[in-house]
Amino acid sequence: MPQIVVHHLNNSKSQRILWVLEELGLDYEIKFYQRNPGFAPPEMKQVHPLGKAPAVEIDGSVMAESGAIVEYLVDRHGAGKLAPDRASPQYGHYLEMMHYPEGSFSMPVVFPLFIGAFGVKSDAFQAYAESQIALQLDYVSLLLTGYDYLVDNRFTAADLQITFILQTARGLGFLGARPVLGDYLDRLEARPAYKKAIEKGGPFDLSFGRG
Ligand SMILES: N[C@@H](CCC(=O)N[C@@H](CS)C(=O)NCC(=O)O)C(=O)O
Repeated sequence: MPQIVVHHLNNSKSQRILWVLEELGLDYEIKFYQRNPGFAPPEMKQVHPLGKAPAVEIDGSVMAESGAIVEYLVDRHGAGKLAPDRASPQYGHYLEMMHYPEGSFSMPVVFPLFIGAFGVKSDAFQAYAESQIALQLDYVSLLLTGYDYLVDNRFTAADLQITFILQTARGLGFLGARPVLGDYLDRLEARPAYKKAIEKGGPFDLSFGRG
């Protein structure tokens, strides 16, 4: 068994790593960090130069970037779980969906958080942010129309990877008119491994004070 240490920041994308490790049944250790108040504490820079979460010690090195970490763990330890076969026609779509959450989807969803945190006063930027969030959410809704999961209609690491971004969008109040996305999150959050990862990671709240 590999010695895996997850540097875990509360309410962050490192929750994905705990979840994938639970799905794969791997042993791991967690080092806990608290947001300070919204950002990562400076000691996370001692783990990885970016000082962000997740950072994971594995196989003698430290990896950042949740998509790379999840893909690496599934590749090394999945034994057929959480990903389609590399030779299958679905594999390209799986890779696309694995990298879409941190690639195109993540940034517009955090615009409202930065608008709030830094008191940005621009109606034009607010309108742009909302239009870009709607664009991404409409795309994910389209991908899920008639399907329970993103790839091959079975749970894969791509569903795990997109969850945090959708939870953020839900917490900010953007999922109201899109029940297909709310139902999808309910399905993902009902997984025993998801619940175990939440138990191990500590309180997880992406409601941003909206209740
Ligand atoms: N693309 C990176 C994003 C890493 C990232 O920005 N993590 C956030 C937590 S969700 C963080 O550490 N924020 C604290 C900060 O920026 O100080 C990944 O998926 O791992």
